[in-house]
Amino acid sequence: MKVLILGGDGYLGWPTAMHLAGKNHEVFIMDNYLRRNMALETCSEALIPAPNLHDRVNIFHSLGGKSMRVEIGDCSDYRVLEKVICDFSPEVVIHYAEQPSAPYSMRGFDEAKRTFDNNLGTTFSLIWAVKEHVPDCHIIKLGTMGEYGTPNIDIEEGWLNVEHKGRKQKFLYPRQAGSLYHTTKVLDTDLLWFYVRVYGLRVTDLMQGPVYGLSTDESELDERLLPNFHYDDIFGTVVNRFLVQAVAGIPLTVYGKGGQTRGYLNLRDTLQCVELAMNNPVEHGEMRILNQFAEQFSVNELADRVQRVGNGMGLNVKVKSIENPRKELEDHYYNAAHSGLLELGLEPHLMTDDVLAVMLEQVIHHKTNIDVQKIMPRVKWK
Ligand code: USQ
Repeated sequence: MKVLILGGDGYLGWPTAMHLAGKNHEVFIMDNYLRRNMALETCSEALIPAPNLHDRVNIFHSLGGKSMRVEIGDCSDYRVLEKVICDFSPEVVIHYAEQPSAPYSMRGFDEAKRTFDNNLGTTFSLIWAVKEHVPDCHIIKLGTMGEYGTPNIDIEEGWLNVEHKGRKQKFLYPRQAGSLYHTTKVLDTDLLWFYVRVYGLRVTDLMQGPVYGLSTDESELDERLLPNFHYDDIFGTVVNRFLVQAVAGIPLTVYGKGGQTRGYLNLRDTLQCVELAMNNPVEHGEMRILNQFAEQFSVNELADRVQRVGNGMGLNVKVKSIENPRKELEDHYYNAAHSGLLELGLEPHLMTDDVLAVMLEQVIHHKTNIDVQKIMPRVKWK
């Protein structure tokens, strides 16, 4: 298939690009280095420096990988995106091109505005470019489990059947996000659903939980192909942060009571899920929503696991609750459905002790790159 990956330089985008090229798809990557620039501006550089996108593609190609086309451009700029869509005529667009950090979006007005403009602008431009030029194209959009928030009832897979005064209607499951970043994803969903209803677009919205992991099969070919692994308070997700803290000898930073529960996913499974969505497209006028995670944990459970496995490897891992910089429930009900991707064939990589040990070994290998100044939270919600 002809696959356009928006945000193809990112933590998820780059491994996806290699994976799909490795499956002989024709891959076109578009990215404007937004996340690299924001990381530089906030002193949040990744653990392992990554070559630029052109160099990454050339390295992958030189190691026997299929070549990919690259466009360094702003996906939220309609004319720029439209040109790429017209030139390439994708059959699938995978939309990762969003500012992905909740703390960044809560840092101040400029960061909030940048998040809002980029995320909504890219989704809006994509919808229009597809509608006008490639209406048969399947849009696969990375949403987030955080759109649902932490309601006191079971979380369904995108939709809720409501019975009201004797009548029934299926609605989007209520969304109440906990950061401006997550709220832009809620707005994305609403935009897509509007254009699916009115213009018959084909959309899959993947509601992904926090992802962890340092490598995938293709990135293990050469260290220069590794994904951008962040461990700072702004771009690092909690598991990745805990791995680095364990290696650096810093007590694992549990925010508040640590009862915050989320659905987690190995980076390798993101690639599987996206490929499954691609190989099982939806019809015109259908918006399929799939909850994309493998298993649920509380922050305390994660900290315990990392501590146990780390100590088994001779690290002296401590856990410490610190003041929660976020406004979120720290002790709550959480039970989210996630059968859709399993039914499509997902074989999840679970967070076993062995998986944690391998990741800790990988971090130990890069231990000298760890900058301990990047660990403690710098952004507060209030
Ligand atoms: N947390 C800690 N200690 C830390 C870091 C985080 O206790 O050192 C807690 C947070 O307070 C939160 C939970 O761990 O309750 C998850 O935090 P996170 O930073 O791993 O995840 P989040 O900010 O929600 O965002 C990440 C990605 C985002 C994606 C989202 C999926 O950055 O792009 O959409 O995970 S989800 O969380 O399901 O919304």
